[in-house]
Amino acid sequence: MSEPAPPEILMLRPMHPVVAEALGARLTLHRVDGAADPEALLREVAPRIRGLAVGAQTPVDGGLMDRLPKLEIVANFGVGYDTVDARAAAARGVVVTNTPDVLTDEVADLTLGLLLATLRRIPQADRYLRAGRWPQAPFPLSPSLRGRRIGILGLGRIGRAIARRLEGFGVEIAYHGRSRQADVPYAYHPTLVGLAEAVHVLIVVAPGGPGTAGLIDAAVLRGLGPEGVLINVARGSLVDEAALAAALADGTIQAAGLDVFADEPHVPADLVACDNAVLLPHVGSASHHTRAAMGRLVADNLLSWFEGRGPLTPVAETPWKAGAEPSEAPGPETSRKVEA
Ligand code: 8YV
Repeated sequence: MSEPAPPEILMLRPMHPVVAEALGARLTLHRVDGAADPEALLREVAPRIRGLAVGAQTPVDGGLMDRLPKLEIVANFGVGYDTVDARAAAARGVVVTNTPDVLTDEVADLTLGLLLATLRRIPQADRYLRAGRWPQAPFPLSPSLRGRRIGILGLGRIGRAIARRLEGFGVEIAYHGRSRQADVPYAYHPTLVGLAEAVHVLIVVAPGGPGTAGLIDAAVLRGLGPEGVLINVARGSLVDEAALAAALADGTIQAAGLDVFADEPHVPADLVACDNAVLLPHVGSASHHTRAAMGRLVADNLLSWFEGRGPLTPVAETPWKAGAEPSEAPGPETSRKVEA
């Protein structure tokens, strides 16, 4: 008897090479990127595709899913999956996975780096030295972390890892989110403006998507005030970038450190023009170590699914019961019958 053909997977954009390596020969991988005619390739393979491997910036909506009638699983490279319509996937019985935990410490480390770089003006000091200005005068004194209260918007896994690191810096910590969390010692603020008014630094680490779009608006920035600092390592969509650029330019807030932007990789010119902003090209998880771990988790989710063991890290909206035995869980054959 001949072996069944390996399930066919589609990769829409280039991903860390570990994904393809880890899938090996057990799954057949088609790559749209680099194809001479991507649309023709998509048309040819679409009827057979059972899995998608996608990066955080690749939109996957109901329209694309409808072109893939055998689709069972979308494996997203990234903990944030705002570019994948997880509800549309659930309605079609399609499982969505992301890459939590493996990047938590890396993103938290970067956040602390960005916070210190923004307050102590580390990139500006580096530019000052390279421009040969030190012999003329010492670099001007900077703001400080000392004595500041830090607010965190979104006390999830990464938010908590940031808070744990901040405890070591001897600063007060407060947070806002959908609800108070009983197991943390930090002050809860039921409104975002209330949190902004109570702290000197606001760190944004909440999920992106329509539910949080534009949350950081002119009123929140006014609440932060002239000694206020905004740090965003979540998604650019959470911030009204025009209001932020105006607030940085007119002194409504003191400084900002941004790793994410609404229309990446394009950054508004009026943010680039602000000397009191430290701007990074979305590098929160971008180390060799962590990106490889994320790539392995993408591959492991696909392999686990197609070997009938269920998804390893399904997202909240996905039609999957945590802890379900493979026998009661939707497997490759039954997945399209799963209740949304
Ligand atoms: C992405 C991220 O992995 O995990 C996330 O949500 O934003 C990053 O770590 C990055 O955008 C790679 O595509």
